[in-house]
Parts: sequence; structure tokens; C-alpha cells
Amino acid sequence: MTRPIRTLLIANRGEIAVRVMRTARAMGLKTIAVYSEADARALHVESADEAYPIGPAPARESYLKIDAIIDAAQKSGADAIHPGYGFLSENAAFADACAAAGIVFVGPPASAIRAMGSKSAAKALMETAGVPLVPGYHGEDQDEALLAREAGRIGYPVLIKASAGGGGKGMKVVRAAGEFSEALASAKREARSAFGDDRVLVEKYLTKPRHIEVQVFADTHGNAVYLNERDCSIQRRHQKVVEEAPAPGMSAERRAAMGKAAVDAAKAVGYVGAGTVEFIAEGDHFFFMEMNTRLQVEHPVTEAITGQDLVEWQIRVARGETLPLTQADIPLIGHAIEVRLYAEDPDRDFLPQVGRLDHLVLPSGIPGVRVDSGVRAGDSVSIHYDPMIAKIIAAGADRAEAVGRMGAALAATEVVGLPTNRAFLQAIVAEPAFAAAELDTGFIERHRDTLLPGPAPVEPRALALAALHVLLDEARMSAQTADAADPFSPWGLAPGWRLNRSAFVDLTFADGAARIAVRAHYVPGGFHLDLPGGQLSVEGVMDDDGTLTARLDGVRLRARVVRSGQRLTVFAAGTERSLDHVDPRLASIEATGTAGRLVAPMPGTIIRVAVKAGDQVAKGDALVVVEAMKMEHTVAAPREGTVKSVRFAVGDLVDEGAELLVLEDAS
Ligand code: MV4
Repeated sequence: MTRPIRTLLIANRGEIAVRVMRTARAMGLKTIAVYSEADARALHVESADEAYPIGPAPARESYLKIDAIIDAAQKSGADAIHPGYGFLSENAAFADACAAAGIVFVGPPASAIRAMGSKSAAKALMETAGVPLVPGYHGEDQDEALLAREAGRIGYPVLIKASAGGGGKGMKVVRAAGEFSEALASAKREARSAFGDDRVLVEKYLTKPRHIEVQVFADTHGNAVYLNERDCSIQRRHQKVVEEAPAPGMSAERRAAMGKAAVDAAKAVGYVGAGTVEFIAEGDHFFFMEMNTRLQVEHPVTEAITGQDLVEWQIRVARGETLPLTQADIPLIGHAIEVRLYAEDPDRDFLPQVGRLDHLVLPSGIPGVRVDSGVRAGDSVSIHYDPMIAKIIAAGADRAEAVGRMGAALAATEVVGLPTNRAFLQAIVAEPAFAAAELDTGFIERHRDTLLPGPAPVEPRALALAALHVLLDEARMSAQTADAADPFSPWGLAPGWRLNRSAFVDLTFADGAARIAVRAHYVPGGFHLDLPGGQLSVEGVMDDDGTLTARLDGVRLRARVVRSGQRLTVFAAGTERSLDHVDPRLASIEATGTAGRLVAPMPGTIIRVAVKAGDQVAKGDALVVVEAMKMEHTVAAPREGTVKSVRFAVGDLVDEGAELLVLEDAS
């Protein structure tokens, strides 16, 4: 017996909300979004048929507010709620609240969520289902002497884990019997403070494990299948960084054995819907680690190699339909890899970053590449939520093709406005050990030096392209100004021209505290640059979006230089490098203002006139705003005074040095 689902509320935000809506729309469902105050103009809100506010920015006051979400579902007439991942997706009380409100929860029964919530209870359940566990002890008796004896029986090294823990919290490696007592006491203290429960389990410690997880699906008619596996071994502090499917080196026999174990695990808890059974594998052995009762972030790699839409499966199963495929019908097509593009700074220990995405180019048009994102250029990454910008998924006929396409996708990814882990992801995918599929959870540590090389000096090519951008932008601005004021003025032709000397202009760039001087000599058709490391001839043309078609010492290349304030970010040959353009004229704005003559700091367009003749102004008041080089420059009052006259209006083009207004002493 199936139940209708015609209106689906997505109780989530960002890329997963947009992604679920995409499938729901394709199935003809009406989509309802919920949003916090911080997300009022977010992509997922605009993607939905209707959107309901659920509270202030903090998740605990919005996306975690069960009653606000149920209320939005009732107001919108939603007959089902998809929880996405994170937030309330594994909250049994939320599943219960949906059922109590007569709303279908697109996920497993609350009982299955609860059963999998405790790691030790989950292991006990798996043991009865015959699912392989790491050799160890996870009983209720927590007597220290007994635990020590169990550790001896298992054989060192052992791992002490908090029973209520997860995600790597509260784990202690013990390498010899003499260390056990102190390690146990420490583990219990940490478990008590972190989880309010100091029970522990003891396991054989696997020294080079791989994280292999199996996607399972069960319907309400007793059917359950596995949809192959994913290898998520490349993690950093228990956060997945790269996920792929299938697991490299997995034999068909082992896939069938792990798949059967995963399906047995799902059946053991009466599972319904999408689930993931996580295993830890070493050598020829694999052991149950935990079961996740949600659709995971990395589900797109499974979709790529099976050709299935797992959100569609979820909605069909929630309607009461049988699984779309039988086990024998589930294909394994090629290989797929996913990386998570994050607003975080690898050079500052991956500190999450907040800020505005001034420029965002995500890969498109690359065969086999899919991008799931919940943001657009101009959006801000908030401190309140996970700073994921996008998931990039690259699929191919085999792993090598998928790796190559991922490299191309990352090379085509451009973010300006905040640091990201793009270069770090690129280094992983380019690492020979990655191409060789030498994967285990120690991968990042083992290759740290090449993956996290730290800040490097500005390469000559990046410096030359930044200089070319500034010079071409300057020429464009001058030409615009000259055209407007005096179309035939020769001064608009070569702004660096000096009487009786070869024409050149001195540019200054900043890389952190370092200052870099570049002298640009005007030569026919381009420039000859004196760079710190030598000379370089450059020429080129620039589009309005900063795309450069340039020749550097005769080598032609395409690049893009994006300006955000003083910051120039140079994207070339798949690399990125930011540096600041130190424009002496900007530094002089203050000086110009204090001289009493309020002049334009550089050629530009008047975009705001904040005063009129007769106005009294105080020191620092904004008087006129000039737009130049895609930046807004506010000319402020250098002192208290009375505006005597304003010489220009909004929209006027002004040349460098043009007197904008006259300020008299305060009357
Ligand atoms: C282990 C282990 C080695 N031996 N258990 C980490 C998170 C939690 N889900 C289980 N974890 C581990 N359990 C034994 N007996 C190593 C890890 C582990 C890990 C496992 C999978 C993926 C990444 C990991 C990173 C660090 C440690």
C-alpha cells in the first residue's frame, strides 16, 4: 500500500537542500524550503516553490528547531519531510515528531536511528547478525582488571574507545600492558566529560586501516540491497576529504561479502531507506565500525557508478514502493571521485573561513564532472554553518580517467573572497600515491610536506600577469576618461609617458609584509617588465571579467586576474596566487584630502555625491565616491568645513587630479 507524497519539505540548507529539490522537482513534487534569517536570500530558498522562515541564524534556533520545522510543514501542507544530512537527519525525536504530526519522515524508523546511536549497542546487534567485528571487548562489565585481561587476550596494540563516542572522539591507543591502566583512566575521564558516559570498549588496534563503507537501501516490503561501496580513507581529523567508488582493489568476492554483511546489518535493525554501513578494513579483513542512518554527503559517487538517483529511491521507498532494482540489477559502471571544496585555510590549520564569495567559478562542461553547490558568487559563507562551498564529483570509465577529470575540474575552480582548500585538494589528486591508490587513513599525514607546502614566494608568471592586469586596466580607464573629456587628447594614449625618457611606470605589489617592485617599460604592443627575478616581456588583452589572453616571453596563455579591493588573484594553468596591488594614489587620498584640495585620486566615475553647496561637514564625512579599477574610493572631508561648491555629478567621468569640490573653513 503506497501513500501519496506530493509536497516535500526539505529540512536542511545549502547544497543538499538544492540537490534534493532537483530530484523532487523532476518527480513532479512541490518543494518547500525552510530558512534561517541568515539564509533569506540563499540558493535553496530561491530553488523552492515556497519557503518558510524558521528562526534566527544559529542552527539551534532554526534548522535544529523541531517544532518550527513541523509548523512550516503543516502551514505548507507538506506531506513529507526530507532531513538531508547533519542537523536533524539522525534525530529519533524528529522522526517521532514527524510521525506524530502525520508527516512522512523520508528516512529510517526512529527505532533504527536509536539502535544505531550507541556504538556499543550497534556492535552487539551486529554480532548477533554475524557481521564481523574488530576482535575486542564491548561488554557491560567495566571492571578495570577485567578490561586489562581482555586487552591482554586481544593482544597489543589495542584501542580503548568511548562506547558513547564516535567520529574518533575518545580513542586511546595502548601499545603495551604497562600503559593500560593510565590510558584507561584517561579515556574514561574524557568520555565522561565529552559524552556524560564513561563506559569504554577495547579493540585490536589496526595500524593502517582503510575506511570502506557500503551503501544500503531497504524498503517496507522486506527487500534490502547494497549499492556497492565507497572508499573514504583520505580524512583529516575524522573529516572526509576525498571519497570514491568503488574502493580501489576491491575484488568481486570481497564486495559481495561486505555487501552481504551490510545488508545483514540493515535487516538486523529493521532498516528502511538509505543507510551506510561503515567498515574498517586492513589486509584481507574488514570489520563493522558503525551504521549511519542518513543519506551521506558522499552519495553522489555511488549515484555515478550505479546510474541511480538515491533521493528518488528515498522518496519512492517513503511512499511505500518496492526498491526500484533487485540486487542482480544493480550495475557497477566505471569509477567516481568526490572532493569537498571548503572555505577553510590550509595554511592556518584549516581554520574555517567566513566572508563573501566575490568571485566563484565552479567547473562546468567537463565530461563526467558534476558539481553540487548551495552558493553563488556574491553569497557569503556564514560562521553559523558548515563552510562547504561545493562538492565536485568526477566520474570516468576507470579510476585513471576519473582522477584526470578531477584534476581538470579543480584547475577550473576559482574562488575569490576567502581562502579555500582547493590547492590542497589539487595536491592530493596530483599526488602519485593517490594515482597509485595507496589509500589509508594516514594518507594526509604521510604526504603532508607535498600536500601542505606552506606559503611560497610569488612566481614570476603570477607577478607578470598581475602587472599586466593593472597596466591594461589602467590603460582602459585612461582611455575611457580621455574619450569622455577630450577624445583627441594624446595623454590618453600612454599614461606612463614621461618627457625625454623612455616610458615606464613603477608598480608595487604586496605579498604579506613583503613589497615587490615591478618597473613596466612601455614597448610597442606591450610591456617589458623588470621583475625581482629578472625581466619578462608581456603583452595581452583583457576581457571585462578579467580573462587575459597573454604572451609572456612569447609563450601564449590564458589566465584570469580577479580584483577584489586591493587584492588581485591570479588564476593561471590551474594554479592560483593572490597578492595586493599597492596603488600609491590610494595612499594619497588622505594626503590629497588634508591638502584641502579634494581631487580625484585616479581616473574614474563619480558614483555618489553625498553633499551639496552650503552643507556643514565634519572631519571624515563622506563627500564623493569615485569608482575606479572596479573599486569604490570614498573621498572624505579632511577637516570640519562648509561645502562651497561641488564640481561634478553622479555619472561624470573624472580624470586623475580633477578637483571634485571646494571646502571652506566652517562658517
Ligand atoms: C579504529 C581504528 C583502528 N583500529 N578502530 C575513527 C573514527 C571511528 N569511526 C573509528 N575510527 C577508527 N577506529 C580500531 N580497532 C582507526 C580509526 C580511525 C579511522 C577510521 C576510519 C577512517 C579514518 C580514521 C582516522 C583515524 C582513526
